[in-house]
Amino acid sequence: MKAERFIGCVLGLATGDAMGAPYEGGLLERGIWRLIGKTRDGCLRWTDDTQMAIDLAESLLSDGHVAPDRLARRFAFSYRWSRGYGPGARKVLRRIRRGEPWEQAVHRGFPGGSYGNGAAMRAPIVALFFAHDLRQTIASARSSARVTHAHPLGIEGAVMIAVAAHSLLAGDSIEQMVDAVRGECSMPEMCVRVDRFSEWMRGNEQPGPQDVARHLGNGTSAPTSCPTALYVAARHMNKSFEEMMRFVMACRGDVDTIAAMAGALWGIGNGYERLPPVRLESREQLVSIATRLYDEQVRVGHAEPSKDLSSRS
Ligand code: RVK
Ligand code: MG
Ligand code: MG
Repeated sequence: MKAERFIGCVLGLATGDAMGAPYEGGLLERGIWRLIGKTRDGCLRWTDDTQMAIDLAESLLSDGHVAPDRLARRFAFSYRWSRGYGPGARKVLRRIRRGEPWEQAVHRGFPGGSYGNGAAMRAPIVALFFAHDLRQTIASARSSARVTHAHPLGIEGAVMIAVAAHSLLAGDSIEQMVDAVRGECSMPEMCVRVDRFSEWMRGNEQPGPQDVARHLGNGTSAPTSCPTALYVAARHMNKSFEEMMRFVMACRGDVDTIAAMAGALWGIGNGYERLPPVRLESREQLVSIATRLYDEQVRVGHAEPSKDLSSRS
């Protein structure tokens, strides 16, 4: 277990999110992001993906486990329209902020609950916090998803991304990672896509971005983005982050979130030093969060204390 991988995961998620954000959505969203996509001092701003990852990390670090009421309130009070939240999440979080219990509010975004990728995009954090325990990673991915995503597909997306992150943190090969994820898939919409890209990998096929988007998806729903992110990360694990970003951009669609999920996984596999040298909003805060998540692994005896990395980042 290495601290570099924890920092790589958190910075990889935020870098994918911030680099992908200008390419997400239609003309209106892109136009708005042109205006608000940089901080006053010229850093790339990240979106709801990174905000929710920060909220989840702070919540786990202060409570020691998923405390749904407090987690829901933290998500709700961090909500800002300018972070580009999904429409379902916006409704749910506004209601929670007004005092509605999350158990009730979570059904207000969509009937049957959301199957958006909003729970999956923050799930790598769960794997960092529970790196010592796969069962706890899975259970906590579920319980952290449920406060905003009641639909089983939204929850399964979070489990898949958390399990992939857990597996890579444990030093598994790409093939072992894919097997671990497949073992936790139960929804046909997920299974069929994981099987599809597993076949590509076994047959050494390298479909272009348009075919990847057509067969796996490039949408904001969990089934049309989580398998895509897993495949993109697996395919680019031994390549540069920049090449992976170009591929995600060429897939189009929900670029920030597919890049955030793939970026987190790439960062676990490669650490943070080969991430592109972009100026990123609140970089020090992100490094501090990653370092504190690592320190938790030291505390539970699963990792060795490391030198102060924040000064080197
Ligand atoms: C804008 C029908 C459903 C559905 C259901 C679809 C940010 C909708 C981030 C919805 C991510 C979308 C993304 C996202 C995170 C979900 N019936 N359609 N039951 N459940 N959908 O709104 O936090 O970008 O098209 O709950 O999961 O960058 O708009 O939000 O890309 O999935 O939003 O689901 O999304 P939401 P989220
Ligand atoms: Mg976003
Ligand atoms: Mg997105």
